[in-house]
Amino acid sequence: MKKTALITGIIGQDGAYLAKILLAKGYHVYGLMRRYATPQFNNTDYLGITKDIEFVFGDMTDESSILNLIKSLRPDEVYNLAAQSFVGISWDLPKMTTEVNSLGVMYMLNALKLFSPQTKFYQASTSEMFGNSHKDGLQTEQTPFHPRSPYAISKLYSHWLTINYRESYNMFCASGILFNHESPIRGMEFVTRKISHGVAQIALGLAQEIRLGNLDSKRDWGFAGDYVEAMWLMLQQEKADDYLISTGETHSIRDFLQIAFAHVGIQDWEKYITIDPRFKRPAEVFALHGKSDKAREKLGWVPKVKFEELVKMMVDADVARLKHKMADKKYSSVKTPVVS
Ligand code: NAP
Ligand code: G4F
Repeated sequence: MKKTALITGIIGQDGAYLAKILLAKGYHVYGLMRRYATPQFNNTDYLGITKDIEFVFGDMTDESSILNLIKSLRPDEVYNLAAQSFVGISWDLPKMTTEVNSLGVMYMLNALKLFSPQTKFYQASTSEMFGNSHKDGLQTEQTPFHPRSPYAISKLYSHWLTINYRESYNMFCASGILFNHESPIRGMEFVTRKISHGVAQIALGLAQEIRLGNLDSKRDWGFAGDYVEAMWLMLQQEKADDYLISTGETHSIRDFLQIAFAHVGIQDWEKYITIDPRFKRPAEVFALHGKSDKAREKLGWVPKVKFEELVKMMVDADVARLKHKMADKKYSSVKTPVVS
């Protein structure tokens, strides 16, 4: 019998990469998505897997939809990736962010407790929960949390609730504290994709500038394709636990810009950047740098894609996509959204 997995957030970045590896491992994959008048499957199409997923409709904010899905599917594994995942907009949408990221997880855990307590559950926790907290510049599973945005606060609730269900009901509830991970299908509003897309536009003569906020932030950026493997490994262990997932390298946004521009032959990148205060945040997380020794030792997980390779991969993918659209005469420039 095929193992079954339900992935929430299936049409997001991680949902698509995770579905790809689970399908390759022989799973039957259910993908929870919201109802749209015009559904878009760009990410699963990009990875060539749309036809292999069984899509199911639901919404993390609608408890009855979660209860009914769990009652009818009773999957072997649930990967809860659905979220309002953009930190910048969480100051403008704090209620919605909390409803999806906190209450949605409570609905899911409760549904599992009632109808499928044997299901193994993965919660997508985040390095944002640390805020600016660190020891000697590094974050580990022991670093105290100090969330700095409505997003991070909403995720801290669901992180602790996941632990609480494990401790209260002896359910298999694991949580991955993942540091930033990117890919060619990263959402356009995140800084890495904004840069790779902007650089591709500039290289092809379609734009003259990229408008950004704080260039001095540092992130421990990895490749999403590597990180979803860690999610799966967490659910294959005998006991549920929490694991920090990172590359162990940290870079500034300036480093990302320099490599991305150099890759298309531009050295004097500063002249293409406009600092726009609208993209600065009310409270910033200045530097994230994770120590993932526990995951490396217990899960045998190691990230494969290095930072420079990741930047080049993203720029190449955006250049290729834009060239394709231009050849098809379907190009229309994407205006920078006015959110931080
Ligand atoms: P993403 O691309 O933004 O995907 C999030 C998904 O959640 C989207 O498919 C979205 O669908 C879905 N979603 C939002 N609200 C929903 C609702 N009410 N009901 C059902 N689905 C809903 O995010 P990602 O980068 O793949 O991240 C996956 C998860 O990992 C998120 O929980 C994120 O917070 C967490 N995380 C990400 C990173 C990272 O660096 N990528 C690091 C740490 C943790 P719609 O298209 O319908 O909005
Ligand atoms: O790319 P970002 O928006 O990612 P952020 O805030 O680190 O959050 C991402 O990673 C988290 C894990 O640590 C996830 F939980 C979360 O869901 C998401 O995937 O911003 C990165 C940095 C920030 O310091 C931001 O202030 O880039 C800075 N930045 C500077 N200019 C910008 C911009 N960020 C965005 N999005 N847009 C800018 O123009």
